[in-house]
Amino acid sequence: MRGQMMGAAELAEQVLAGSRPHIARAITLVESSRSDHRVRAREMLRLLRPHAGNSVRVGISGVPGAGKSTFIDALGMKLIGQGHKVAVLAVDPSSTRTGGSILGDRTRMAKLAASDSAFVRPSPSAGHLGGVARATRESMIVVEAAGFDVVLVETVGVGQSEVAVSGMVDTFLLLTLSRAGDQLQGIKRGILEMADVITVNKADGDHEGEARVTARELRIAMKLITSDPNARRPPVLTSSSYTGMGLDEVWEAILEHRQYLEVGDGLAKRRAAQQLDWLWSLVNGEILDGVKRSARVKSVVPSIEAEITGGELSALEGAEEIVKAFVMDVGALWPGEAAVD
Ligand SMILES: Nc1nc2c(ncn2[C@@H]2O[C@H](COP(=O)(O)OP(=O)(O)OP(=O)(O)O)[C@@H](O)[C@H]2O)c(=O)[nH]1
Ligand SMILES: [Mg+2]
Repeated sequence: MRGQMMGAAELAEQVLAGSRPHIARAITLVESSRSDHRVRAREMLRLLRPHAGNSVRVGISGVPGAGKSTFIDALGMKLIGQGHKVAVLAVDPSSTRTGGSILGDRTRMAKLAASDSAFVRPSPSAGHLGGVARATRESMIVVEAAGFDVVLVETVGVGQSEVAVSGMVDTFLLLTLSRAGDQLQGIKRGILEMADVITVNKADGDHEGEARVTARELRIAMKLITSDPNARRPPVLTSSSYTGMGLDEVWEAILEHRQYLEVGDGLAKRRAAQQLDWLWSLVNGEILDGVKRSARVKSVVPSIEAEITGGELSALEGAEEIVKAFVMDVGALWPGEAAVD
């Protein structure tokens, strides 16, 4: 494709000008793991980064069917009405998403998807969480540089992807339901601990009262979870995307949390700490990837594994052998890198 050959500088320029087809193309580029694409993506991101970082970054989590996409559609349209530009990204490495469910997301976010002030991008379908998280972080830089001042990241409530998303947003919003079977036990404690704002969603019709009761119970539960009496306790609200009830309050709570962060440089500190976590997760990923690609490692692994299961070699000795094989292969795994940087 000719378009694919567009240089990093030209692509960055078009993104900065807010061209939608180029934003889409830039995101496709950062989603690719092909090494020549990575080189171009890095160059483009270097040009975009000085223009990024100015959005309100919100992660939105909740069990499948909690109403995340519908909520994003309703909240997003409200924000657009106030003059914001809203980008929606997603982290869902569990699903090998087909065209069908991407379409599903788009129909759940039908109003946003049709708006010129919004940009909706489904989760990259590519497998492992590390790759999806990287693509989403880099997509965030793209949309911020393109002028979107609110970035909403939807993630499915299964644990690891929440950790990844909380590592890239300023505020983590948890949507929960009032009728979730065994109620509070159904929500993983770790996810509650990550939440900065909680809302009991689908609080409409017959379920509005129930939702308020659940919110009250959750407030008590949060007191127990946050043992430090001086620590900030996440507010627990109720909301409905159908009636619009509570949407303003949830957004206010998100902005309040942001203000809370901005006191004493908290936002800058949070983002800096996220960058450091990210640095080491990239280093880990890159090295592990190298270990898996290494021909020398591949050639020694079967015998090492056999010796360990046979009791002739300890895991410690085996690990040393693998690392040795890997180190000998480093020059072949990253050819010419030393000369470039
Ligand atoms: N009563 C009620 N139903 C809602 C509300 N929001 C969403 N729903 C319904 O709940 C179902 C799931 O909504 P989605 O927005 O797709 O939920 P989701 O959390 O994004 O789901 P996944 O992406 O599959 O995890 C749909 O049938 C919606 O119509 C709400 O505020 N009230
Ligand atoms: Mg959804």
